[in-house]
Amino acid sequence: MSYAVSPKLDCPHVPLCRALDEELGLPLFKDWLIEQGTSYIHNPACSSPGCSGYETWICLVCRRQLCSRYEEGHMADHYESMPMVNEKMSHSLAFSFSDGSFWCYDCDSYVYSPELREIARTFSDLKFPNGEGAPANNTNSSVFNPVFGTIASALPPRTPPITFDKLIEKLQKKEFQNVAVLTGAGISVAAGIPDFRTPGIGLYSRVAELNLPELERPEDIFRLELFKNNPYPFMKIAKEALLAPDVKPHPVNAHHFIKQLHNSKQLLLNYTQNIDGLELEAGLPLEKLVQAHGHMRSAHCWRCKASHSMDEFMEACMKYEPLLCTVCNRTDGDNEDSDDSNDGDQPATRGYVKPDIVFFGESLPHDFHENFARIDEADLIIVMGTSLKVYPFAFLVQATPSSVPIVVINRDNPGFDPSRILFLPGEIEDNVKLIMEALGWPTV
Ligand code: CNA
Repeated sequence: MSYAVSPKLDCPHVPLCRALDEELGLPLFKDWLIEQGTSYIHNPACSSPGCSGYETWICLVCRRQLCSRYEEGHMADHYESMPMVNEKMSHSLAFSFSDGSFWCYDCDSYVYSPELREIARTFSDLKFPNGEGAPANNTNSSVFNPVFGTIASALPPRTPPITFDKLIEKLQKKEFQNVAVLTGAGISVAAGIPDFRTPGIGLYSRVAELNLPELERPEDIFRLELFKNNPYPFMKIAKEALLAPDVKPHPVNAHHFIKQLHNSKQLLLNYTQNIDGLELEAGLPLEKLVQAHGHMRSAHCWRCKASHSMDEFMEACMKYEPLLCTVCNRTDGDNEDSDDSNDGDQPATRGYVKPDIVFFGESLPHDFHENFARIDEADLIIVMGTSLKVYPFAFLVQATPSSVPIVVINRDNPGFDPSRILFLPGEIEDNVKLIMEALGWPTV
């Protein structure tokens, strides 16, 4: 995927729109496009009476076809004038018939997701059955024409999965030059850090055992809205599980394997959801690591974003006293210069310090968005130790062209089509060791 302008990858209106379709009993948008047939696809005239606009968009909510701002701007008028559907969703999502891009008026941004990709591919297949991409005369908004190129390049027939022997052979011969490694908590379990979701031992089971009445679900421990008003539940789990493990964790083979890929000049990037920094401790340079969910090396105030030292935060955790930001909280009293100040019954929302890990409700670091499209450069994808339940990280694999081999090293298959991948089930360390030994790389 390569947009000339970065699209928003976590537009909340995309899933909302899908849920609404289900509620209204509408077919999937891509199936509907197929139903409409090619004459519809090739006749993108504005449906507004008397309008001759041809540079059109289609509303993903009500499926009305209307012209763009380059013509009469009827789609923008449509968005502004139409009432919410079922009090849930405005007519905010639109798809361009000219270049296959998606715009969300509510987010005021181009948007993209695997679901939208399916729509764009269906559209492209219908419009350009030979996969030739956008014709030269279809350049009204040529800034987004790269989208068509990538859709077309995503169309080659599915290749059979790579075998274990072929994987080793191609790594040995350095035929893979741009390996993208996508990792999650499972790779650090052997280092003594529990993952989230493994029943009984994962962090969420631990949170459930603590019986914190403030939490509806264990995931709430990482919800920014909760932390803003009540940092105690997070401080408790940070004190007991995140910051004071019984034994200091050290990198294991999975981390060293990634470093070895870098040493042999075959690593494109390691996209990790982990916050433990064990990849860096194994010697991977920071520029090869995309820490999609942040890290624990520094801290900041959630409200004014002022930086604070992690040592200060850890000290506060050990004392189980929330750390108030010294920049935006002048005293222990009310925040007089805050727009969140006390308005009667509501307690003032204080600027509390939190580690630089991404909570639910926070944006992912720029680093992730900047490097998202680089997944297109990958010639091999290795997924290790993740349930791929957290978005937008999980979009990374879904956005990969089907010609790129995928190796999954995990206890269970996190939802891939099994005919598409080389799946190495079981303990990550065992499988990684097998690969490293076959390559003659040192193990720990
Ligand atoms: P997850 O949802 O807990 O999934 C972990 C996956 O790894 C599961 O599919 C497990 O079956 C698998 N797994 C666990 N242990 C092993 C093992 N020994 N051998 C083989 N497979 C194993 O975790 P995700 O990473 O998918 O979820 C994303 C969250 C987890 C991110 O936001 C992280 O910040 C967060 N997290 C990170 C750490 C860390 O930094 N080490 C620890 C805990 C949670």
